[in-house]
Amino acid sequence: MKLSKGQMGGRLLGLMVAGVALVTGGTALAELGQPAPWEYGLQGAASPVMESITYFHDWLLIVITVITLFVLGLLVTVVIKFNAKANPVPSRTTHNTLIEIIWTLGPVLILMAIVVPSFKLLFEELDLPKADLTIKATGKQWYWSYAYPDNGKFEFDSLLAQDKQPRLLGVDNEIVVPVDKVIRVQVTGADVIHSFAVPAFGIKIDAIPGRLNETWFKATKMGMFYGQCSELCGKNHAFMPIAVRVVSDQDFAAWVEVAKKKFASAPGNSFASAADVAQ
Ligand SMILES: [Cu+2]
Repeated sequence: MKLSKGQMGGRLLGLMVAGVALVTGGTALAELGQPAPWEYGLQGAASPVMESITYFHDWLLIVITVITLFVLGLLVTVVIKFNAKANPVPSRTTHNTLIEIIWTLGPVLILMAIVVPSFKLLFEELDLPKADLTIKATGKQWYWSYAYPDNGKFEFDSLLAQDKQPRLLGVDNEIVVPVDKVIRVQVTGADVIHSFAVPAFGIKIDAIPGRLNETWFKATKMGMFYGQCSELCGKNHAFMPIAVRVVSDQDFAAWVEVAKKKFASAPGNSFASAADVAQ
């Protein structure tokens, strides 16, 4: 099928409109704290660190787009202006001081524009502010255990709940934290290497047996936030979700009172529930 220039333009325009519709539709579908169909970007931010990550990601996208368009422009110029027909007698220039200075300094400046916000973000992630609450997450094959050392030292297991929504993200016992408080998360593994990751909070840290890793988040929004073990820890790797319920201070205090009683005798249960999950 041969298309005229006009038809071609029409088709391209149609494709672009479809693309824009998809992009705006994808954004509209995005749900806070969990993945959504047709989502192509990062999950919505619900912590200062994730906001910085999103900002840095968008900044890099601008930088790489400008560079790519610039290189494309250069290539097109070369192809059109300097092909054998248009330019039969090529220049024999081998050195040009000005251009050499530009193409040395240019990349240095671009790298500086990347490295400064990059280090700022790294420090923000790794420099723990004074914590209001500490939670210890222990990765096990294939579920998580959470301990609340500040609030009566109770501990409980959190297993995938098949009947809960969102599918493969719902758990029986969620982590509960107060909103707008600095939560220190200590992460370790009880058997193999797992990884504790919650995209909306911008945290992802390895759970390594014999080591205590630390990260932090401050949830700026209330609601449910989901994550996953993001380490290849074994056959049920994909079935150990992380669910965090962010609530008000009062609701958190009320939950602590209930949880203290509910999980008073929990620590011994780990292995029984592990056997359930492994089946
Ligand atoms: Cu795991």
